[in-house]
Amino acid sequence: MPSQQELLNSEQLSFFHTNGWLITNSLDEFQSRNLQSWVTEVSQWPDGGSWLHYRELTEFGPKLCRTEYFTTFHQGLHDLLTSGHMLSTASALLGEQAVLYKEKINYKLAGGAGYSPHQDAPAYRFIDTHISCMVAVDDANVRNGCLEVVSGAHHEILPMNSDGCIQPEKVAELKWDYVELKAGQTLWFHSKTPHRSGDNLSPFDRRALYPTYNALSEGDLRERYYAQKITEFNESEIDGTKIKVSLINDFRGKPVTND
Ligand SMILES: O=C(O)CCC(=O)C(=O)O
Repeated sequence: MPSQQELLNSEQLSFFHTNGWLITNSLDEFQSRNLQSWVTEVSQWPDGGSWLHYRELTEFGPKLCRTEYFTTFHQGLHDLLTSGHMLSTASALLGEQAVLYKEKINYKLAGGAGYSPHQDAPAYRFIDTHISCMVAVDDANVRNGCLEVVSGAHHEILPMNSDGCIQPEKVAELKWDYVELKAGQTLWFHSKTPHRSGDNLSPFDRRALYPTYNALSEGDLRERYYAQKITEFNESEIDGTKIKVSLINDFRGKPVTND
């Protein structure tokens, strides 16, 4: 395994610290194909397990929009996200040993909804600094709802609306850049990096894997994060117009109703 120093050069580290994001080529073609089949496997797991599936209503009917808490039940994804290249890159960006804080797959299947402008930090409990990344399972482009980021705005929490998303006046002041990725590429970003994404307007799925890491010196908090999330979900009021997948209301997907 390459050391943290070999993994990212000083230009890459400096780019990340200046801009709050960085693209790496984390998976080769073989690993990328493995990832596609693992994500398909997880998407086929039934409801009712300890993993968390979420569904949205699209114009093509109900569709899976997110699964989280799956590394406990999938060896390949567990190893990919908790060792080797991914963990070393997260450690290099944090400047110390990283540990997995949480993990999700956002499926954004054809017709799936996008995410309002937000920073992740307000949704992440216990500590302030996390590094996340989007590993492109499928190619991500403007038409299928790739991420858009703001550079150099990861040093403070921006003014928020009642959904925990960035206030519209602030959103209009920021410069948003699309980040298109090929399958197997990874966009690393700080938990205060403003980001958003469009709906998937293409006929193809845009699946992405999002692990989040924190410094191990702050604790191994994954089980606590999910226990807290489930508690907060159970205590939150049901809003029939939105589907809640996060501790902020950033997802624009419509809920699936039973009638
Ligand atoms: O997958 C996307 O399109 C955006 C996801 C996102 O911003 C999030 O899950 O916080």
